[in-house]
Amino acid sequence: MRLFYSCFILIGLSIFKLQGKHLEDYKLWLKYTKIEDANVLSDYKNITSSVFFATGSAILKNAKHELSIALKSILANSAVYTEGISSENTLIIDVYANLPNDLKLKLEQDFDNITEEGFLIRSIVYNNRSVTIISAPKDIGILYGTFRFLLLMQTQTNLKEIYLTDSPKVKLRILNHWDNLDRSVERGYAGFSLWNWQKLPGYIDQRYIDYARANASIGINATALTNVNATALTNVNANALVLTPMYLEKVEALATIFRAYGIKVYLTARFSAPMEIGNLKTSDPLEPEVQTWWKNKAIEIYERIPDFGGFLVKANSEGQPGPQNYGRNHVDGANMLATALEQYGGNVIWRAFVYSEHDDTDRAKQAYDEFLQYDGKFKDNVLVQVKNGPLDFQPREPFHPLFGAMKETPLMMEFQITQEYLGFSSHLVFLPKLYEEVLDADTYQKGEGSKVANVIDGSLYGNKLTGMAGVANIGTDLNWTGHPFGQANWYGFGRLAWNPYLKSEVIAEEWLRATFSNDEEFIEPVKKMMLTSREAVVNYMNPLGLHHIFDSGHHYGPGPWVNNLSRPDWNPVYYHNADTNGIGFDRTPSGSNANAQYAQELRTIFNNPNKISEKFLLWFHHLPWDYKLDNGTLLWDGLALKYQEGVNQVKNMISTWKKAKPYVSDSQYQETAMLLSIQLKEAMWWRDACLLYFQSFSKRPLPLGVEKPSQTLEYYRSLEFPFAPGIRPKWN
Ligand code: GCW
Repeated sequence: MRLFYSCFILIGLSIFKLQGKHLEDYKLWLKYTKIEDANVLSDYKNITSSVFFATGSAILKNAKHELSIALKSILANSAVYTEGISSENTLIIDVYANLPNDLKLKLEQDFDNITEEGFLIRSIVYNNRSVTIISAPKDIGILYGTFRFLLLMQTQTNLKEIYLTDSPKVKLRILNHWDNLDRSVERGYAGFSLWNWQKLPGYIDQRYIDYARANASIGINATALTNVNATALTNVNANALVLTPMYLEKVEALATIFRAYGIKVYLTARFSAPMEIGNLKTSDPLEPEVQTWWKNKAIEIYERIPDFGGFLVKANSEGQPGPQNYGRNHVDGANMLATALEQYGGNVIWRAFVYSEHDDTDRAKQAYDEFLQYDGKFKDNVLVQVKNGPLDFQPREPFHPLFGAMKETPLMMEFQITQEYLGFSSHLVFLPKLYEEVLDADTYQKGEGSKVANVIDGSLYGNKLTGMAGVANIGTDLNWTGHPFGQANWYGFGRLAWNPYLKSEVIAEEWLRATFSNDEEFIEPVKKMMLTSREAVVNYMNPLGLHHIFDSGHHYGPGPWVNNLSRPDWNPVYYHNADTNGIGFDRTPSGSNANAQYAQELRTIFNNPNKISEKFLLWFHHLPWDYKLDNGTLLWDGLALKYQEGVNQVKNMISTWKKAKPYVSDSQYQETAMLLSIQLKEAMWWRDACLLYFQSFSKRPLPLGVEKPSQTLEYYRSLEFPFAPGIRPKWN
């Protein structure tokens, strides 16, 4: 009996221990690990020995709370907080307007370049002693400045002579949740939706607060709570429901929490809502009764949520209702909603992800063809949200041709953080590398140096509204993102939305230090692993510009053979066009001529297979199997070698991670190690399945250095993918 009980206790204890360790993952990059280095510790203790932290608003309260919990943990607390500013203070945190005049004078010039949400962190001599100041024009800047100060500590930056001003370069930094009201998440691979509609508004899950903290720490200032798809399969998933009073009360509860972290709530507006929940006969945007319905809806929302951000809309895309159902266009639809919101300062985010069922031209051309004509016609509070590439979140795509081309419309970037086409939450892929590549691309639309980042931050055409959206990878999993390294993608998105010019390498390093360890022996190799991970996935899934060769429905494993879906442009065969002559999509004038949508300078490069970067080769060209690549290898051989290279890169990631073992906890080590072996197995699956299939056209042997497939093509074709969350059945 005693043995029985002790076993029980032992099991209980080990579960507790295990959970305790996994709880580390829950803390994200806000771990606030105690600093062991004696010198750094003593420096930081000196800086924080006597703190004045202004009080007042809910935002300031949260900022002060964050500092105090963090310092307790990082420095094993030694900070003393004073009620007012005193000559003892070593750290003073307050908005600029409230600082004593002599201090203001010293800092005045720093504020020349700090915008509304920006901040200053500066060490100066004041009252004959060294004092660190965190100040800002507004409370929100104090919150951001506090989080940055804590990041600097977590990354063990020397703060003795810190002099840093920073302001976000992009105004709207928003997460898009594709969360359904039944808590399933479209393309979400980290559990269920965070929003517990059934228990709201009465029950406030600690998760909501931690979600807001994490977002505020990287400067995210808005969130769209619900899925852009309002697929009314079951009533509960009709997004219009979220606009009914019962749900608005729940949204209000979330908005109240988020407001205290500077985060505004947006909702998806189902275009047919006036009919579905308003009992109108039509949702025609030019009908006065429809316009009035939306105006009243706006009044109702703003009474509850005075800082409501606005509506995010997917209209006339993949079966969603929209203005075209009534013979109207995108401008009519967006402007009608914008009129309802404008007096409250709300925005309409109108998505440009459209490709018509009735249009059989190259799908990659359709959004441009449809939207360019509306340039300059949207109201001032409309932003058009464009995916990073012309197709759909592929491992690699050229930038969307609308960037730079729509000169009089604020275009928002839409990145996907959830890894729909990038191995879900099983594969380690550091996405800031992808984001950086897109932001850094030159559109040439206003001459050389017209980068996508210049469009997004508004500097190219002087847009007042600017924005970047990230389709969230967050769910109820204990570690939030399914894969522990998925957290880096959430983190990196936020950092790039704040500053689209940040280098992915800097982001990787910050995240690693805050999340795992500051040990250089750990940082350098693991950072390298993260930075190569994106190229690895491109190589083992879609090398040399191949795209959309995923199996249908799940978008996970390979399915280059699929050719039976109702729309041609849902089928992989449509995209790779492999036959005995060659492979690739011809987007030059001899083909779809999608190239014509880019600036002349780029057209010349893209149209010429010898000039184009090989990473986009088969995106733009259909080429013979014996086409000679830059290094003299034949296309078939080069393609096969790329697939092999991807597999080899994952093998290297595994050896790197083995060496990282001493620097992370056992459970952290195990989690990533298991996921990396899945990734390797699946990288091989991709390589073998694609090469066997393409070989049936090329009729050429695998070149030296490419491992032999372990199964037959028939085997790969017959694989039934197990159900996973986030998958929408019967989808392309
Ligand atoms: O990539 C496709 C996805 C859909 C998604 C759509 C979109 C929300 O497969 O699941 O729907 O894009 O972005 O609207």
